Amino acid sequence: MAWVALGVSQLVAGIGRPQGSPVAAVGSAAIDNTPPAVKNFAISAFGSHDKTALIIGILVVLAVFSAAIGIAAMRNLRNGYIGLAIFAVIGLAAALTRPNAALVDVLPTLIGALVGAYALRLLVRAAGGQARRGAVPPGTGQVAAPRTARTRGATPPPDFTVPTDPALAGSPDPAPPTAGQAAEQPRPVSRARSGPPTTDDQRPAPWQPGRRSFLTAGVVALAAGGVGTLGGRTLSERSSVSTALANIRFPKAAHPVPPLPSGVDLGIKGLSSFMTPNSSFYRVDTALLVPQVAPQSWQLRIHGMVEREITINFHELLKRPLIEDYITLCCVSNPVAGPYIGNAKWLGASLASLLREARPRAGAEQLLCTSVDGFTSGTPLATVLDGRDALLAVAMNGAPLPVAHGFPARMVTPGLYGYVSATKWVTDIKVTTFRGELAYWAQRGWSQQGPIKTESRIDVPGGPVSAGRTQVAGVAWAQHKGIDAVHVRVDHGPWQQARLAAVPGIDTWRQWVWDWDAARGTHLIEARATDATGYTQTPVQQPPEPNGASGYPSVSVSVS
Ligand SMILES: Nc1nc2c(c(=O)[nH]1)N[C@H]1C(S)=C(S)[C@@H](COP(=O)(O)O)O[C@H]1N2
Ligand SMILES: [Mo]
Repeated sequence: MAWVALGVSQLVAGIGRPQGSPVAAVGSAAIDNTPPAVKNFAISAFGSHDKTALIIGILVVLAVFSAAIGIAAMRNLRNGYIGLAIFAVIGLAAALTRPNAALVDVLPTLIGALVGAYALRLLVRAAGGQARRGAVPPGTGQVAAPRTARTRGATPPPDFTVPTDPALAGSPDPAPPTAGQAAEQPRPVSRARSGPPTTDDQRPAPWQPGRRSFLTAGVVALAAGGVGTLGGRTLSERSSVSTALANIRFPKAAHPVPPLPSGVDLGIKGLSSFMTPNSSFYRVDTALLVPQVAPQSWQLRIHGMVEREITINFHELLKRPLIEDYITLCCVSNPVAGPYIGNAKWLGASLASLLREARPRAGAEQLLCTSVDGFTSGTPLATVLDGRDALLAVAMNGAPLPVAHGFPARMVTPGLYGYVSATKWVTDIKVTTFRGELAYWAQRGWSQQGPIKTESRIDVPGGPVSAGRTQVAGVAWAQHKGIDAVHVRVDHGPWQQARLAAVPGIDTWRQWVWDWDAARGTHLIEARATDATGYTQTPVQQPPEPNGASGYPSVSVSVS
């Protein structure tokens, strides 16, 4: 029943607006309202799969609750309807409170719930529950028929092994209720009543047709739910956006970057490549459903503490002089030596020049940048205006921005963690003060200022090595400052200077390598980077919250 309801609502959502899907809406609401500690745990435990884990979690909870609804419905169909209504209200509340909610977002849940109610009725009937035909005296209103579950229970089939709960039979993941829930729930009626074969042989076995039609109805429900879910998903993914992506042509950059100098890649096996391909670029965002924004409908509004409000569309954005730059993006949630960092060649319009046209007023400090899905970042205005390549980016590594990375336009600001500077699907920039507004993560306890900390990572060796000469290599970063040196030490011995690879500028990470004469045994290798301001990364270990992890990266290597 729940499966049918879900399937139908996913289908309706797929036809119209995917964000109206109750699963997506509940999921998105869950993401926004999850305590930061839990969210950080999810990011570190599941990494990029955190959203899959969330969806599975929602479906499991749904399965357990729908099992309960099914049991309730077997006793009294009205209880089943009430349970379903509670579901629908949760789905509706979530769908309508999303930042980009529209009234049509109620449709998937409403239609899903109505069809679910119908399916529930059919299944309960077929299973021989309260509304079962035959158990109800003709002429009696089915819903009003009292205590028919008991009537039905009088003749249990000796081999009645079909799940007594229709919802359980038809739910996507028939997870057993937890011990606590099982204890609270009344035992399924038919099971409670089943026992040794009864002596009541006179009666025609009423369970036979009931069982068969229950099974049939169950299978039909399962199929309908499945088709709905799959169909809905396919429809959601089909979009004008993919066509737009395929057809987009960018003008030549007014400020192209020179080709990469030779030697940015040291060519060491296991070392992160200098350029990160789009396909393996880390992705971090709060969007359960990747926003699908057609370029024709995209626009960016700049307002707030400005002399002149500006609204610009995609065509106008592309007509501005485009800048190309290599910039290494990094997430504040990246633990020491973590994977949430990547380097790409970006193409975009200068955010600073656009802001200057808007003429920020005296006292303006913060750009509250909002994405179409309501996420916000708070970027320091002074940083954007200080001459670095803060971009409204439209392309990544020579291709249009992948949808997951912000198509059609996102911000990229060298030197600042993504959560304060890299809003994807950006559509609104409000010029304000830091006191005046808290952006998404600042509301959740993270720092308003997010300069990237000077850090390094050891990529190689990634496992045991043989004694003798071996390479220790990695990357180091201090965006918009530049890396001047990397040192390595073994077993807390003296620091040894590593050799640095070439870089095209100061906004990217930098590869490094150190030749080690490895002796047998197990050794601790640590690294530390020094940036061009003369600052050497701190050994003080800090977690990512509230403004970025710190500490030396280390690996333990066994040498044989
Ligand atoms: N709309 C939107 N933009 C966002 C985020 C988000 O949750 N929603 N997350 C930010 C964070 S925390 C980071 S680290 C970068 C990651 O960009 P990427 O996914 O392209 O690597 O996007 C930023 N932009
Ligand atoms: Mo991030």
